[in-house]
Amino acid sequence: MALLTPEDLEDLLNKLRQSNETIKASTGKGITEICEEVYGTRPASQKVAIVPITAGNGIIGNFSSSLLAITEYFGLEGYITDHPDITGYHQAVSDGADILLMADDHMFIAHNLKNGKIAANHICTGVIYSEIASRFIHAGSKDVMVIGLGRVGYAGAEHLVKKGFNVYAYDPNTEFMEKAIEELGVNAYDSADHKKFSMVFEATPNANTISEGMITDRCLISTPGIPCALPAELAENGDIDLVMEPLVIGAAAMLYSVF
Ligand code: NAD
Ligand code: 2YG
Ligand code: MG
Repeated sequence: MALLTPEDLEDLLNKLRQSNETIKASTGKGITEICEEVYGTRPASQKVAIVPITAGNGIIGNFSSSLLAITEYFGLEGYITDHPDITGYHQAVSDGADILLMADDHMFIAHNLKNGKIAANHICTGVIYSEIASRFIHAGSKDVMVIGLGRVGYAGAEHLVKKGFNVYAYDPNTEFMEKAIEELGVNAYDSADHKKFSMVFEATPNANTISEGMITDRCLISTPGIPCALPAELAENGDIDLVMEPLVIGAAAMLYSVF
Protein backbone atom coordinates (compact mmCIF):
# COMPACT_ATOMS: atom_id res chain seq x y z
CA MET A 1 0.00 0.00 0.00
CA ALA A 2 1.23 3.50 -0.81
CA LEU A 3 1.79 5.38 2.44
CA LEU A 4 1.19 9.08 2.97
CA THR A 5 4.24 11.34 3.09
CA PRO A 6 4.67 14.42 5.30
CA GLU A 7 4.55 16.52 2.08
CA ASP A 8 1.08 15.11 1.19
CA LEU A 9 -0.13 16.52 4.51
CA GLU A 10 1.22 20.06 4.16
CA ASP A 11 -1.33 22.86 3.98
CA LEU A 12 -4.09 20.35 4.64
CA LEU A 13 -6.88 22.69 5.73
CA ASN A 14 -6.35 24.88 2.64
CA LYS A 15 -6.62 21.78 0.47
CA LEU A 16 -9.83 20.95 2.33
CA ARG A 17 -11.25 24.45 1.77
CA GLN A 18 -10.57 24.16 -1.98
CA SER A 19 -12.13 20.68 -2.13
CA ASN A 20 -15.13 21.83 -0.14
CA GLU A 21 -15.74 24.72 -2.57
CA THR A 22 -15.74 22.23 -5.45
CA ILE A 23 -17.99 19.83 -3.54
CA LYS A 24 -20.49 22.64 -2.85
CA ALA A 25 -20.44 23.89 -6.45
CA SER A 26 -20.91 20.43 -7.96
CA THR A 27 -23.30 18.81 -5.42
CA GLY A 28 -25.02 21.76 -3.73
CA LYS A 29 -23.84 20.69 -0.27
CA GLY A 30 -20.62 20.82 1.74
CA ILE A 31 -18.71 17.94 3.28
CA THR A 32 -20.22 18.39 6.76
CA GLU A 33 -23.81 18.22 5.47
CA ILE A 34 -23.00 15.24 3.25
CA CYS A 35 -21.42 13.35 6.19
CA GLU A 36 -24.47 14.15 8.34
CA GLU A 37 -26.80 12.82 5.66
CA VAL A 38 -24.81 9.66 4.92
CA TYR A 39 -24.25 8.63 8.54
CA GLY A 40 -27.22 10.33 10.24
CA THR A 41 -24.96 11.68 12.98
CA ARG A 42 -23.52 14.95 14.30
CA PRO A 43 -20.60 15.73 16.60
CA ALA A 44 -21.63 15.96 20.26
CA SER A 45 -18.55 17.20 22.17
CA GLN A 46 -16.77 13.85 22.00
CA LYS A 47 -13.14 13.92 23.19
CA VAL A 48 -10.81 12.46 20.57
CA ALA A 49 -7.43 10.90 21.41
CA ILE A 50 -4.89 10.38 18.64
CA VAL A 51 -2.43 7.57 19.34
CA PRO A 52 0.75 7.61 17.19
CA ILE A 53 1.79 4.09 16.13
CA THR A 54 5.41 3.08 15.54
CA ALA A 55 4.78 -0.38 14.00
CA GLY A 56 5.99 -1.18 10.46
CA ASN A 57 7.23 1.93 8.66
CA GLY A 58 6.66 3.95 11.82
CA ILE A 59 5.47 7.46 12.55
CA ILE A 60 4.58 9.62 9.53
CA GLY A 61 5.52 13.28 10.08
CA ASN A 62 2.42 15.53 10.18
CA PHE A 63 0.02 12.53 10.45
CA SER A 64 -1.01 12.87 14.11
CA SER A 65 -0.97 16.68 13.98
CA SER A 66 -3.17 16.54 10.85
CA LEU A 67 -5.66 14.29 12.65
CA LEU A 68 -5.73 16.78 15.50
CA ALA A 69 -6.40 19.65 13.08
CA ILE A 70 -9.23 17.62 11.47
CA THR A 71 -10.75 16.84 14.89
CA GLU A 72 -10.74 20.52 15.80
CA TYR A 73 -12.08 21.56 12.36
CA PHE A 74 -15.18 19.45 13.06
CA GLY A 75 -15.64 21.21 16.40
CA LEU A 76 -14.27 18.56 18.75
CA GLU A 77 -11.64 18.64 21.44
CA GLY A 78 -8.66 16.42 20.68
CA TYR A 79 -5.13 15.65 21.73
CA ILE A 80 -2.16 13.49 20.77
CA THR A 81 -1.13 11.04 23.48
CA ASP A 82 2.27 11.67 25.10
CA HIS A 83 3.55 8.22 24.12
CA PRO A 84 2.82 6.04 21.06
CA ASP A 85 1.47 2.48 20.89
CA ILE A 86 0.18 0.61 23.95
CA THR A 87 1.34 3.28 26.42
CA GLY A 88 -0.57 5.92 24.42
CA TYR A 89 -3.62 3.67 24.19
CA HIS A 90 -3.55 3.19 27.97
CA GLN A 91 -3.30 6.97 28.49
CA ALA A 92 -6.24 7.66 26.14
CA VAL A 93 -8.52 5.13 27.83
CA SER A 94 -7.45 6.22 31.33
CA ASP A 95 -8.13 9.88 30.42
CA GLY A 96 -11.71 9.02 29.44
CA ALA A 97 -11.33 9.71 25.72
CA ASP A 98 -14.53 8.99 23.74
CA ILE A 99 -12.97 8.29 20.34
CA LEU A 100 -9.53 6.90 19.45
CA LEU A 101 -7.85 7.55 16.08
CA MET A 102 -4.84 5.41 15.15
CA ALA A 103 -3.18 3.85 12.14
CA ASP A 104 -0.53 1.29 11.30
CA ASP A 105 0.60 0.63 7.72
CA HIS A 106 -2.46 -1.52 6.96
CA MET A 107 -5.42 -0.09 8.89
CA PHE A 108 -6.46 3.39 9.96
CA ILE A 109 -9.32 3.22 12.46
CA ALA A 110 -11.66 5.35 14.53
CA HIS A 111 -13.01 3.56 17.61
CA ASN A 112 -15.73 5.08 19.76
CA LEU A 113 -15.13 3.55 23.19
CA LYS A 114 -18.49 4.75 24.50
CA ASN A 115 -20.85 3.28 21.88
CA GLY A 116 -18.58 0.52 20.56
CA LYS A 117 -18.66 1.73 16.93
CA ILE A 118 -15.49 1.17 14.90
CA ALA A 119 -14.66 2.54 11.43
CA ALA A 120 -12.00 1.64 8.88
CA ASN A 121 -10.56 4.41 6.72
CA HIS A 122 -10.68 2.44 3.45
CA ILE A 123 -14.41 1.75 3.79
CA CYS A 124 -15.33 5.30 4.87
CA THR A 125 -13.15 6.82 2.15
CA GLY A 126 -14.83 4.66 -0.50
CA VAL A 127 -18.29 5.50 0.79
CA ILE A 128 -17.78 9.27 1.06
CA TYR A 129 -15.93 9.83 -2.25
CA SER A 130 -18.39 7.66 -4.19
CA GLU A 131 -21.27 9.49 -2.47
CA ILE A 132 -19.79 12.84 -3.57
CA ALA A 133 -19.46 11.61 -7.18
CA SER A 134 -23.07 10.38 -7.12
CA ARG A 135 -24.39 13.80 -6.11
CA PHE A 136 -23.28 15.67 -9.27
CA ILE A 137 -26.05 18.20 -9.92
CA HIS A 138 -25.45 18.22 -13.69
CA ALA A 139 -25.63 14.42 -14.13
CA GLY A 140 -28.04 13.34 -16.84
CA SER A 141 -28.37 9.71 -15.73
CA LYS A 142 -27.68 7.32 -12.84
CA ASP A 143 -24.57 5.90 -14.55
CA VAL A 144 -21.39 6.12 -12.44
CA MET A 145 -17.90 4.98 -13.41
CA VAL A 146 -15.69 3.37 -10.75
CA ILE A 147 -11.97 3.14 -11.55
CA GLY A 148 -10.09 0.73 -9.26
CA LEU A 149 -11.76 -2.03 -7.22
CA GLY A 150 -9.23 -2.39 -4.39
CA ARG A 151 -10.03 -1.76 -0.74
CA VAL A 152 -11.36 1.78 -1.25
CA GLY A 153 -12.85 1.29 -4.72
CA TYR A 154 -14.79 -1.87 -3.86
CA ALA A 155 -16.36 -0.18 -0.81
CA GLY A 156 -17.40 2.76 -3.00
CA ALA A 157 -18.80 0.51 -5.74
CA GLU A 158 -20.82 -1.39 -3.13
CA HIS A 159 -22.17 1.88 -1.70
CA LEU A 160 -23.25 3.09 -5.16
CA VAL A 161 -24.95 -0.22 -6.00
CA LYS A 162 -26.83 -0.11 -2.67
CA LYS A 163 -27.94 3.45 -3.50
CA GLY A 164 -29.45 2.26 -6.79
CA PHE A 165 -26.88 3.69 -9.20
CA ASN A 166 -25.99 2.00 -12.45
CA VAL A 167 -22.33 1.19 -11.73
CA TYR A 168 -19.69 0.58 -14.39
CA ALA A 169 -16.24 -0.43 -13.19
CA TYR A 170 -12.73 -1.12 -14.39
CA ASP A 171 -9.75 -2.74 -12.67
CA PRO A 172 -6.94 -4.54 -14.53
CA ASN A 173 -7.06 -7.19 -11.77
CA THR A 174 -9.44 -9.76 -13.30
CA GLU A 175 -10.18 -11.40 -9.93
CA PHE A 176 -11.37 -8.07 -8.51
CA MET A 177 -13.47 -7.44 -11.64
CA GLU A 178 -15.12 -10.86 -11.43
CA LYS A 179 -15.86 -10.44 -7.72
CA ALA A 180 -17.51 -7.04 -8.30
CA ILE A 181 -19.58 -8.40 -11.20
CA GLU A 182 -20.70 -11.49 -9.28
CA GLU A 183 -21.18 -10.04 -5.81
CA LEU A 184 -22.26 -6.47 -6.59
CA GLY A 185 -23.69 -6.79 -10.08
CA VAL A 186 -21.56 -3.98 -11.57
CA ASN A 187 -21.14 -3.65 -15.35
CA ALA A 188 -17.66 -4.22 -16.76
CA TYR A 189 -16.46 -1.00 -18.42
CA ASP A 190 -15.27 -1.56 -21.98
CA SER A 191 -13.61 1.39 -23.73
CA ALA A 192 -14.73 -0.09 -27.07
CA ASP A 193 -18.32 0.86 -26.10
CA HIS A 194 -17.34 4.56 -26.23
CA LYS A 195 -19.56 5.22 -23.22
CA LYS A 196 -18.87 8.49 -21.40
CA PHE A 197 -19.58 9.31 -17.76
CA SER A 198 -20.38 12.56 -15.95
CA MET A 199 -19.85 10.95 -12.51
CA VAL A 200 -16.52 9.24 -11.83
CA PHE A 201 -15.20 7.76 -8.58
CA GLU A 202 -11.50 6.87 -8.88
CA ALA A 203 -9.50 4.92 -6.24
CA THR A 204 -6.13 3.78 -7.55
CA PRO A 205 -2.53 4.57 -6.55
CA ASN A 206 -1.70 5.41 -10.17
CA ALA A 207 -1.64 8.66 -12.17
CA ASN A 208 -3.55 9.31 -15.41
CA THR A 209 -6.07 6.48 -15.00
CA ILE A 210 -8.77 8.67 -16.56
CA SER A 211 -8.80 9.16 -20.32
CA GLU A 212 -10.69 11.70 -22.40
CA GLY A 213 -12.84 8.96 -23.92
CA MET A 214 -14.33 8.03 -20.50
CA ILE A 215 -15.75 11.39 -19.47
CA THR A 216 -18.33 13.87 -20.69
CA ASP A 217 -17.33 17.50 -21.26
CA ARG A 218 -18.93 18.52 -17.98
CA CYS A 219 -18.27 16.00 -15.21
CA LEU A 220 -17.40 15.44 -11.56
CA ILE A 221 -14.37 13.35 -10.67
CA SER A 222 -14.17 12.37 -7.02
CA THR A 223 -10.90 10.69 -6.11
CA PRO A 224 -9.00 9.87 -2.93
CA GLY A 225 -6.29 8.27 -5.08
CA ILE A 226 -2.79 9.69 -4.88
CA PRO A 227 -1.27 10.80 -7.31
CA CYS A 228 -3.89 12.57 -9.42
CA ALA A 229 -5.94 10.37 -11.75
CA LEU A 230 -6.70 13.18 -14.18
CA PRO A 231 -4.05 13.93 -16.82
CA ALA A 232 -2.78 17.53 -16.55
CA GLU A 233 -4.07 18.50 -20.00
CA LEU A 234 -7.63 17.44 -19.04
CA ALA A 235 -7.41 19.14 -15.62
CA GLU A 236 -7.08 22.48 -17.47
CA ASN A 237 -10.67 22.08 -18.67
CA GLY A 238 -12.73 24.36 -16.42
CA ASP A 239 -15.86 22.19 -16.88
CA ILE A 240 -14.28 19.22 -15.08
CA ASP A 241 -14.87 19.40 -11.32
CA LEU A 242 -12.14 17.54 -9.43
CA VAL A 243 -12.46 16.58 -5.75
CA MET A 244 -9.11 15.23 -4.55
CA GLU A 245 -7.73 15.58 -1.05
CA PRO A 246 -5.24 13.36 0.83
CA LEU A 247 -6.75 12.82 4.31
CA VAL A 248 -9.47 15.09 5.71
CA ILE A 249 -12.55 13.95 3.77
CA GLY A 250 -11.97 10.27 4.56
CA ALA A 251 -11.10 11.00 8.19
CA ALA A 252 -14.23 13.18 8.56
CA ALA A 253 -16.34 10.29 7.26
CA MET A 254 -14.69 7.99 9.85
CA LEU A 255 -15.59 10.37 12.68
CA TYR A 256 -19.21 10.75 11.52
CA SER A 257 -19.55 6.99 11.11
CA VAL A 258 -18.68 6.42 14.80
CA PHE A 259 -20.54 9.41 16.37
P1 NAD B 1 -5.58 -0.97 -3.34
O1 NAD B 1 -4.18 -1.30 -3.66
O2 NAD B 1 -6.36 -1.86 -2.41
O3 NAD B 1 -6.43 -0.86 -4.70
C1 NAD B 1 -6.00 -0.15 -5.82
C2 NAD B 1 -6.62 -0.80 -7.04
O4 NAD B 1 -6.40 0.04 -8.18
C3 NAD B 1 -6.04 -2.19 -7.38
O5 NAD B 1 -7.08 -3.15 -7.39
C4 NAD B 1 -5.42 -1.97 -8.76
O6 NAD B 1 -5.50 -3.11 -9.60
C5 NAD B 1 -6.27 -0.82 -9.30
N1 NAD B 1 -5.68 -0.10 -10.43
C6 NAD B 1 -4.38 0.22 -10.64
N2 NAD B 1 -4.25 0.89 -11.81
C7 NAD B 1 -5.48 1.00 -12.34
C8 NAD B 1 -6.00 1.59 -13.53
N3 NAD B 1 -5.20 2.21 -14.42
N4 NAD B 1 -7.33 1.52 -13.75
C9 NAD B 1 -8.15 0.90 -12.88
N5 NAD B 1 -7.73 0.33 -11.73
C10 NAD B 1 -6.40 0.38 -11.47
O7 NAD B 1 -5.56 0.54 -2.78
P2 NAD B 1 -6.65 1.26 -1.85
O8 NAD B 1 -6.36 0.97 -0.43
O9 NAD B 1 -7.99 0.93 -2.42
O10 NAD B 1 -6.28 2.80 -2.08
C11 NAD B 1 -6.44 3.40 -3.36
C12 NAD B 1 -5.79 4.79 -3.35
O11 NAD B 1 -6.47 5.64 -2.42
C13 NAD B 1 -4.32 4.80 -2.90
O12 NAD B 1 -3.65 5.79 -3.65
C14 NAD B 1 -4.41 5.22 -1.43
O13 NAD B 1 -3.21 5.80 -0.97
C15 NAD B 1 -5.51 6.23 -1.51
N6 NAD B 1 -6.23 6.53 -0.26
C16 NAD B 1 -6.52 7.85 -0.04
C17 NAD B 1 -7.27 8.21 1.05
C18 NAD B 1 -7.65 9.68 1.23
O14 NAD B 1 -8.21 10.06 2.27
N7 NAD B 1 -7.42 10.54 0.25
C19 NAD B 1 -7.71 7.25 1.95
C20 NAD B 1 -7.39 5.90 1.70
C21 NAD B 1 -6.65 5.56 0.58
O1 2YG C 1 0.96 6.90 13.61
C1 2YG C 1 1.57 7.17 12.56
O2 2YG C 1 2.11 8.28 12.36
C2 2YG C 1 1.66 6.11 11.48
N1 2YG C 1 1.73 4.79 12.05
C3 2YG C 1 0.49 6.29 10.52
C4 2YG C 1 0.50 5.32 9.35
C5 2YG C 1 -0.60 5.59 8.35
C6 2YG C 1 -0.40 4.73 7.12
N2 2YG C 1 -1.50 4.83 6.20
C7 2YG C 1 -1.49 5.61 5.08
O3 2YG C 1 -0.53 6.24 4.77
C8 2YG C 1 -2.71 5.72 4.22
N3 2YG C 1 -2.57 4.92 3.02
C9 2YG C 1 -3.98 5.53 4.96
C10 2YG C 1 -4.42 6.84 5.47
C11 2YG C 1 -5.58 7.33 4.67
C12 2YG C 1 -5.40 8.65 4.06
N4 2YG C 1 -4.86 8.59 2.73
MG1 MG D 1 -9.61 11.83 2.35
